[in-house]
Amino acid sequence: MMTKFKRLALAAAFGTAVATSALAHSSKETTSPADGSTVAQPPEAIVMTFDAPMRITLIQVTGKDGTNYPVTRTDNMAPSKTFQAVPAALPDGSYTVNWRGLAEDGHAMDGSFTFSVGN
Ligand SMILES: [Cu+2]
Repeated sequence: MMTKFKRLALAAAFGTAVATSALAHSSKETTSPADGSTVAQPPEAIVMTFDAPMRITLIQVTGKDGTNYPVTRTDNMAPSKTFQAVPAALPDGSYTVNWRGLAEDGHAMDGSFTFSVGN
């Protein structure tokens, strides 16, 4: 499953500006749990790794029935290549993590990934 990753704000529609901004903001994301994965035990942490510092402004863990599970973060919204937060105890089931962030160049970013807990 591909990780959704898109830029919210449109850069100026000039070729050079687009090329420059494409290099300027973080464009890669890996996660733990990995997107689409099934983990036997509830994750002790939600981790997202970017190729450039990202200020995460929102993270939301949602169960299949729409329940939101609290996430405890200690990053004080500081920009970082590695974001880490501790979710509430997650019962067996499927989860979607939605996040929003600000790249170093000021572009608003967002993405989501999914994982399942249990067998
Ligand atoms: Cu950018």
